[in-house]
Amino acid sequence: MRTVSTVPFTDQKPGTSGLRKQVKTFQKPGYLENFVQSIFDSLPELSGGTLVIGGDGRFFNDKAIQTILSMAAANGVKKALVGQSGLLSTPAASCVIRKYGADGGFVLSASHNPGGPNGDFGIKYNGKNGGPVVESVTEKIFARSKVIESYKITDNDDVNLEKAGLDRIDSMQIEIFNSVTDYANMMEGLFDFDAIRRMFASGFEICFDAMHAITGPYAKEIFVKRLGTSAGSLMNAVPLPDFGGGHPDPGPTYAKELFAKMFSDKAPNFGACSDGDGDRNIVLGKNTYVSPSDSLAIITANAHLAKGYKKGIAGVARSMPTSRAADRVAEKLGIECFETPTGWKFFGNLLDAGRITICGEESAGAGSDHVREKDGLWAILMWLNIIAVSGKSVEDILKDHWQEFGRNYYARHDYESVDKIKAEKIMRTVEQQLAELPGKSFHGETILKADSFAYTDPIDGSVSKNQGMRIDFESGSRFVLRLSGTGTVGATLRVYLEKYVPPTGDLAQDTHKTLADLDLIANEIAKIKSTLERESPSVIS
Ligand code: VG1
Ligand code: CO
Repeated sequence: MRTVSTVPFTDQKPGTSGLRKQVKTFQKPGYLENFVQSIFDSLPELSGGTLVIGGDGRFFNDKAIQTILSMAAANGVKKALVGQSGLLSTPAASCVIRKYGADGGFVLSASHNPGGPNGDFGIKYNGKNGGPVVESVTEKIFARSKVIESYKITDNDDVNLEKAGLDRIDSMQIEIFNSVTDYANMMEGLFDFDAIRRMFASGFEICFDAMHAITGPYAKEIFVKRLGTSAGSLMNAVPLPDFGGGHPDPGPTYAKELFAKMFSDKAPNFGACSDGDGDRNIVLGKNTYVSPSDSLAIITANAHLAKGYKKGIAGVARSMPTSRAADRVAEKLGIECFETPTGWKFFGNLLDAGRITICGEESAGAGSDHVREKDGLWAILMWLNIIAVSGKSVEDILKDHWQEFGRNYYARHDYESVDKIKAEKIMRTVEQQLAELPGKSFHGETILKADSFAYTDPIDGSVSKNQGMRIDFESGSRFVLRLSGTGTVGATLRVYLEKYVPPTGDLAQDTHKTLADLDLIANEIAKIKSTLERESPSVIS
């Protein structure tokens, strides 16, 4: 064991989902080590404890795992559970932490960000409950990283991560385990695999795009081996360190092939994709895109059709910018509905306290109390279970839902890699107007309320301020503005537009045309395009 002296980095503040930086930054001598040691220093209970370690397989995953193992041994960890080949999807990591009663886990991923030597890398610490640690802990880790003077590491040969079995570094026991089995078993316990298998056998076709990211091996085990669909139903199912050069971001921009297929004459009955670390999902029907906010509402309304949710659900939560479609379902079901800041760490306390069963985000994330992360394959299996039991197509499920609850037209406009100073100026421009906006009218819409979103956690009372600007109109429409906390270059401004149409209204409008006025108003108030000197967003989803 060696103690190595080090100099602090000033930029190790975890964002929406862990510390995410370019690979080149993580490769700087001491960069990874400083952050990992700051975690060990902030959580002394890890000495003598059990840790889960795994990642999405991107470039630097294997190297980072070797470093973390050597540092874990030097910091007195008793046992490390490592996914075979260093692979673990984010929800599988959460599942395993919980199942084996580990004290926490390192999840190595930059999620939907591009990979490879010129791409991004990330590291996230999850606690005992299997979820991302709360803000007070990430703040403690950040504070430590600013004053750290040394780290501890052992000198050992690389551990062979390819073979399942037992190993050790000094007195630390290491168990390399199959990355897929525990997770697949959990899914089989939650969903009616017999019903889905029968549906597949009767000719129901699916197409799943793993985007050369982590879900490939999970999809093979679950969809092909256990549910009997053909291997040809899977696209890009082999994980690659650079994701085959693509962004593993599930959506029309990066999952082009899948979207083209689903919007063609030869479309299968069901399409889906997931992201780099397997926690996001997009669901598609024949010529049909299900917006993630609608998906959350539909899952909330229909979860009781799935085996593991027959008892009904306790409550639902959505991140603030997510459309309010789920709120209408909660109202009808008579259950609690929570609006939390962006990021899964804010759902943890509500899930632990049993206040909610289902939660989700507009950014293609949905999940439940089975783990403490969003879970891409879980959402996809939930949809398949609902389809198998109801006998309805994706298209009909969506239409019937709007018929019953009305439709929340919704879009997110991202202005990526913009100048940070300009992005902050836009946020300030809105902030300065907050007090005077209510009552003002723009293009036929009158503002009801305008605020900077602050959240008080109902369980531990902690307060999180500055979580985005909310501008609500009397009509029920709204727009939201916030800065991304996962980007690694400049800043990303996200503008979220939402317009509600009741069941009696026109439910078949073009989303982007319907929202054009709101886009105009958002620009008038926030001066987005003129400040950024950009004609249009880089991504619309
Ligand atoms: C984005 C999404 C947010 C999500 C986060 C992590 O954050 O908007 O909803 O929780 O990514 O998802 P931001 O701060 O860039 O808007 V993942 O799949 O990267 O773990
Ligand atoms: Co992700």
